[in-house]
Amino acid sequence: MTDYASSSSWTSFLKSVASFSGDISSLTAPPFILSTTSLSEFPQYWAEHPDLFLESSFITEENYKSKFPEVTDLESVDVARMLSVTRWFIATLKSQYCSRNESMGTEKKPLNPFLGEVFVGKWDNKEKEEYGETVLLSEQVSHHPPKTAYTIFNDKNDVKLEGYNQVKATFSKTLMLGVKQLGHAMLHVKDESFLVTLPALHIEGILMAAPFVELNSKSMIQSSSGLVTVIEYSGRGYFSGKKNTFKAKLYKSVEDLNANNYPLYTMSGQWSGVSKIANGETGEERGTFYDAINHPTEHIYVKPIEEQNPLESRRAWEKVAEGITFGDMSMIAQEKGKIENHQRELRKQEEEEGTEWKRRWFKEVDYSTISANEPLDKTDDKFIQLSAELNLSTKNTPSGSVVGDKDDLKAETCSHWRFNRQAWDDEKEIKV
Ligand code: HCR
Repeated sequence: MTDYASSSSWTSFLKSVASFSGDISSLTAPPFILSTTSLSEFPQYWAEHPDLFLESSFITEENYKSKFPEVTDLESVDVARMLSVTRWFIATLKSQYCSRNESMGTEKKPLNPFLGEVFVGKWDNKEKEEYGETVLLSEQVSHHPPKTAYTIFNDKNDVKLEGYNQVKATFSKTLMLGVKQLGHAMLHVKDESFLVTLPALHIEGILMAAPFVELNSKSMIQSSSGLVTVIEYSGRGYFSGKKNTFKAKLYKSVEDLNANNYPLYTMSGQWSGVSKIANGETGEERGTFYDAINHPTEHIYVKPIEEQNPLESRRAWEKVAEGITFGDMSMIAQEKGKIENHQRELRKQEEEEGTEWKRRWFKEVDYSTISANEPLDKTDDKFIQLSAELNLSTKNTPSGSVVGDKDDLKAETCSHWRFNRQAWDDEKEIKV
């Protein structure tokens, strides 16, 4: 139990949860639980291991066996690439779901980005010439409900990730916050595409003022090669008595998955620690799959605040962040108020002019108007094909919803945010 748990500010925060509307950003929390980081920064967690993000692009017919030396029964280059993408995904989880606990002691409430807020940065990868530059662009494309669209691309190696963050949250009677992520992420590596579904999670420890994330449910990674990985998560105790555990199974095809056939490989252990890989049929171990402890993160390079555009996250929230650091509630309220008032003025002006805030680098694609037989560009087309393989809903449902389930039947729209490369190439004001 932390000292904060018995503070009057925490008690009144807990009381306010009783009237929770579903919008986490509307909760007023005491400064000690506020983060100085905006949600627009979260997409950086996808590439804090640039080596693993890019690894699958270096796997070829000639070298694939040497990439997983202990996996002596590796049958094809496609399987090697899928193992590599699965390893990258597992490696992202520690940053996504534990990094605030590690750097700040507990999970914190992030700043809620304003419409048009952007976060940009890059990994120079200067020490590894073959990596080239990996660029992150993230943009707040909706304020109500909050949605952050992002892309991370590496032109040199033809790797691109795109997706958007949106969550649905509910408090249980025991003050556990359940969070479902909407949407999905798409990874494109040269000519191969991977659809990634995002896990549901819950925040525990709220009563004690010491929140932390646990993952539940599962993620799927469907490759355009036909291979599929299913990753199941569990919290403390379920699989092995340890926290942050997972069990992943890589199948040759969705048919094998549905028929409950043996997977090619199983990977299991702690995503925040060590995991092992084993032959899916015999269970024979094939060595370490991923070791999060001995694979430190590489942080993104972000320009100094003085060089940033006013729409860039760290510059826009600088004063609010200062207030949070000093624990100064009135400074926080005053500086946040300035941002909110400016946003209100902008919306009023747009209403008067009959215009809408222009999204900078992302466009909303309505998939209900696109048929699977009618390819658009390489990326749009792949989303429908890969969803169909897994019978996944293409609507705005919690990630991983299946066609015909209650969330799919309830959802009305099919709109997802995609990167508009031309808009970035034409960008004149914001640089990475
Ligand atoms: C739920 C959460 C905001 C959303 C965060 C997401 C889902 C955002 C997209 C990332 O790719 C993955 C991700 C990771 C975070 O773990 C998750 C956050 C954890 C806590 C935060 C809540 C809004 C914080 C609430 C804190 C209160 C109740 C004290």
